[in-house]
Amino acid sequence: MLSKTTALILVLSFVGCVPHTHKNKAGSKETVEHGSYVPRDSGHYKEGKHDYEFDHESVLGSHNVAEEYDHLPPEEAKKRLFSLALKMDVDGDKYVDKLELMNWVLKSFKMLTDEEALDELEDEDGDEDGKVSWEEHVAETYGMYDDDMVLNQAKDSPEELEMLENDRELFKAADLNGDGILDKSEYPAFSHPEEFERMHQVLIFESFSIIFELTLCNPVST
Ligand SMILES: [Ca+2]
Ligand SMILES: [Ca+2]
Ligand SMILES: [Ca+2]
Repeated sequence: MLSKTTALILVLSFVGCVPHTHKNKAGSKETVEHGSYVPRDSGHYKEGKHDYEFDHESVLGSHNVAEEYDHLPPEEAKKRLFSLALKMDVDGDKYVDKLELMNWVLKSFKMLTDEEALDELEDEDGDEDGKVSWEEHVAETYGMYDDDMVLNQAKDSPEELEMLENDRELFKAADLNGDGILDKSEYPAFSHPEEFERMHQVLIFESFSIIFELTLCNPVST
C-alpha cells in the first residue's frame, strides 16, 4: 500500500521537474514496424531514461493541463496537486493505495485518449460540424477529395493502397450506427483503435495480412 505521503511525494515531485514539450502523443493511430500500434505507455522510458512527461500526463489526464502546470508558480502547483491526491483517495481512509492509484491512472489514460481524439477530429473536420465523414478523412489524410483519386494515385504504391484499405475497415468498425460519419463518441475508436475491444478484430486481421505478406516476400528457405 502506498502511503498518502508517498502518493503525495509522487504527485508533488512533478513540480521540480524540467518543463516538458508534449511533442509525443502516444496512442494516436500511428504504427510502428510491421503494423503494431503504439501502446499508451510506449513513451514511459525513452532510450532507457525515465520520461517525467509521461508521469505528469498519466496523473493529470490531459496534455494541455500538464503543459499549464509547467507555468504555475510552485506553490500553486503544489496546492492543486495536493487536492488531486485527495481525490485519488476514493474510500477516504487518508491513504492512496495501489488500486486507487491504478484506477486513477486508467481514468487519466481514457481522458488522454478523448483529448487526443478530439484534437484529431477537429483537424479532420473540414466543414466544422463536429463530425468526420470518410470524405473529410480522405481529404485531410491524403490531400484528395475522394478515395477514387487516392486509388488512382496509389496504383503504383501498394503501401498507400493498403493504408487506405486499413483506414476504411477501421472507419467502418468505429462507425457504430453505420451512417458513414464518425461523431465525437465514435471517433476515439477510429483514432485509437488499440484501446477499444470492438476494434481488435480489424487490427488482428490487419496484422495477419502484414505477416502473411512478409512471409510471401521473404519465404523461409528449406
Ligand atoms: Ca484510500
Ligand atoms: Ca464534418
Ligand atoms: Ca456514425
